[in-house]
Amino acid sequence: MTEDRFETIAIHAGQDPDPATGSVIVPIYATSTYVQEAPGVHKGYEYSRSDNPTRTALQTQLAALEGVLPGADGGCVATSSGLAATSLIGYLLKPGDHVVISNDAYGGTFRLFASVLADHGIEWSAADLTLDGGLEAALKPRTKLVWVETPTNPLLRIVDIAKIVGVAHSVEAMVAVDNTFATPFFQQPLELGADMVMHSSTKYLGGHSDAVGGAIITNNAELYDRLKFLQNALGPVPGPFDAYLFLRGIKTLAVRMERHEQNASAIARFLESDSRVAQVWYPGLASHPGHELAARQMTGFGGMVSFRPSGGLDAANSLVGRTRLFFLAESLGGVESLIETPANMTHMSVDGTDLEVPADLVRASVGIEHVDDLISDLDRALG
Ligand code: P1T
Repeated sequence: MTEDRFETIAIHAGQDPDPATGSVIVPIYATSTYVQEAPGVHKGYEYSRSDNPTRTALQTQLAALEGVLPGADGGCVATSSGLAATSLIGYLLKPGDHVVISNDAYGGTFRLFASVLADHGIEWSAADLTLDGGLEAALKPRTKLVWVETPTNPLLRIVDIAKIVGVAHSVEAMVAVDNTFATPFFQQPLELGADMVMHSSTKYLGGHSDAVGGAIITNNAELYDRLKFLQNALGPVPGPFDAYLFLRGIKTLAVRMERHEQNASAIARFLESDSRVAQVWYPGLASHPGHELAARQMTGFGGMVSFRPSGGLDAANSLVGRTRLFFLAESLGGVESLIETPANMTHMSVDGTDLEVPADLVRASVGIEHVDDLISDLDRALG
């Protein structure tokens, strides 16, 4: 296992043939409970909130992809959504503790810290973690967690994970990295020193827009024990059917990510060269302020492209209403292309705050359809 590469790990980690039947595919263990020989004497499973074999396979697969191989310290806890994963991380904190969040982040993450955890005494501040000294300026005596999203949603900013880890660890704060946009195929935050990686598995990991889920992976044994305890104590677990969908989707993560990136990079170049477009954000473009850092920190630039049409808000609204292949919808990371305007869709909860996104911003999740068809679709819709 240790010498296996990413593509091989995705297909084999946690997925040995079923010992009972030889089934090549991990069965969907649709059971809530497990018979015991005597009280407490069982085959490792008691109740499916605590553990379920289909979920165990998914957790082993995901942990291995983030560099936590079977037998190593730490592991993965799979959750019922990305926000459930973020909530579990929030429960690591105590009233009076303080969190620094990157000032561009998924709207729901921001809402969880600002409108839910804040009511339970967890203080928070937003900071531009791409700036030199941005984190240092936001630290407080009780800063216990730094929440990094990179690339950020929706402005695709790139945060230097190793640098943030250096500052955070010097004041004994933990670093959690939301790796949803990059996926472990393009970015390995634990290798860069992060304490935890969080995913909305709903996106690229699942890859087919057919299930909502999340995950946290850590290589710290103590943190893993606490998160595993919280997963059972709070209960936001995925059912076995969803665990199966994620296991299946993740097998093809590498090939999908390569194609997402090829298509996104061609689309970013098309948009950048078109006068109907005022501004384009894609970390693979030399014009992107985080390009060099992304090239160093990631092994690819991902499948998300954000841009502002030259005609402002009206142009943005009419563009997203005119595409045929890019469906107007929230979410991202599926094989089909999606398009949206974050300010009045996915990021409404940041309206009027430091995290505000431009009203005429258009975000595209570039799928794996034929790139020429995607470019024609955008070309036509730009009018
Ligand atoms: O939707 P859920 O699985 O709960 O994941 C939340 C989440 C966390 N982190 C990032 C970076 C995300 O993009 C998301 C969900 N985002 C969308 C639904 C969206 O369209 O941006």
